[in-house]
Amino acid sequence: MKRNNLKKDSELFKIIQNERKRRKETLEMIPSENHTSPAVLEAMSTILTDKYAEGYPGKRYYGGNEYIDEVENLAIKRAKEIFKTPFVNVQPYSGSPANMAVYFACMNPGQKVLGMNLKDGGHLTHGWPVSFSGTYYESIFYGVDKKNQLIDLSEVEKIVKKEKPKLIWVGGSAYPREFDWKGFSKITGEAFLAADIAHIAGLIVAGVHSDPAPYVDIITTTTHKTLRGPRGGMIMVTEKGLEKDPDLGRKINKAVFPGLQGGPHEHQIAAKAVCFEEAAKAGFKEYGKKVVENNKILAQELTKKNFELVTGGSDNHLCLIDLRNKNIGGEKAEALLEMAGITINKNAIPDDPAPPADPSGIRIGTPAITSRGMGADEMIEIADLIDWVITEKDEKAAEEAGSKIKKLAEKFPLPYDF
Ligand code: DSN
Repeated sequence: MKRNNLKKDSELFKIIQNERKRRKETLEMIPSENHTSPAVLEAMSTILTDKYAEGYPGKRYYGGNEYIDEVENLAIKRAKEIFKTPFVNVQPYSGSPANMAVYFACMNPGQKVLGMNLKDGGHLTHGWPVSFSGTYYESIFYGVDKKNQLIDLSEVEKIVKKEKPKLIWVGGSAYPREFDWKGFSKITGEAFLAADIAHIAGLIVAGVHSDPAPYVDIITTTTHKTLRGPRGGMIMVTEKGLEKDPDLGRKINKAVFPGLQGGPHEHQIAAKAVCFEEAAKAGFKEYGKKVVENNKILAQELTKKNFELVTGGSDNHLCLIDLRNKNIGGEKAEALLEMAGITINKNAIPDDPAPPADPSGIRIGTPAITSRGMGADEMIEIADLIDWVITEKDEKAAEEAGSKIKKLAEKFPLPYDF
């Protein structure tokens, strides 16, 4: 296929070129973002986007799906291999629709869901009032311990015993430590236990974060964060989940289609299949290890410079930084670092006294810069520049840091710089 057709739409082409330049010259350090491989990008732009395939392989509501079935079956087979689960649905458009399907499959509206408080690092879809999950279901929350900012399982156990939820979520978007899947499995009672591994899926596949599959009933994830695939979602049911309810896989399928979605995006499913194949290779283990190693170095360097890390450090790919001792809010820190070419996001810290629009913290992560090939030396340099910008708090320092970041970034080509 000729690849120059987009150039004819010069208005759009220019915008995309600008975004490409931005990525090339800056560091992507939002922990939920990454740089996909050229093969994933190619799969996303195939003719598979044209096809309607409502239903599942072998049972579609549209004709002409012989090869589409092969694509989806391949994605399912590869996903089962890397996540070691007996049931997989690869159709969810993204993480929130995947989580929505879990509610739809396991609960009736009005029943109770227990999730980690969004303010303590949980996710909107784990019961937060403004999301469907807190609107149609009765949501209750566990948080982190006020002193050490870690999940306290004895507190969770008390809530479970008192409230008897139907579904419990473990997982989040700003928790810098490992989740104790086994500990949760001991206190779940009758509830379905669901692991939302969106942030850490790639680390689990790489063997650098513990695997929830032996302990939980259901696993959901996005495919685009540490897993480094296309933007998308998926749902797994474990052996344990099928023992609890042998019909759970069928219920999940029914919840995804026809419950919540129409035609699956088969170009996206093909790109997921590419991502699963890439994640099964030895190089992916090295990448996962390096993501965590890089983040540990970054955490250590920032701590040396008197940055206060929530929980005192990190075991995974992200650091949550409490900026109150630096006398700068999350919003200003995000803006100055962006000016310096370091893209991060403002983020609430546990028990944050500041409003969500200008919280007391920032969230930083290493997946994308690790995919670019950066290592220990670069982490030290990046920590120095973050410190400089946050200490100086002015645009001049941010711009000077920006020229250093540009030089650093250009030494590490993007995977899709071809
Ligand atoms: N938006 C994602 C993140 O940035 O963590 C969570 O869904």
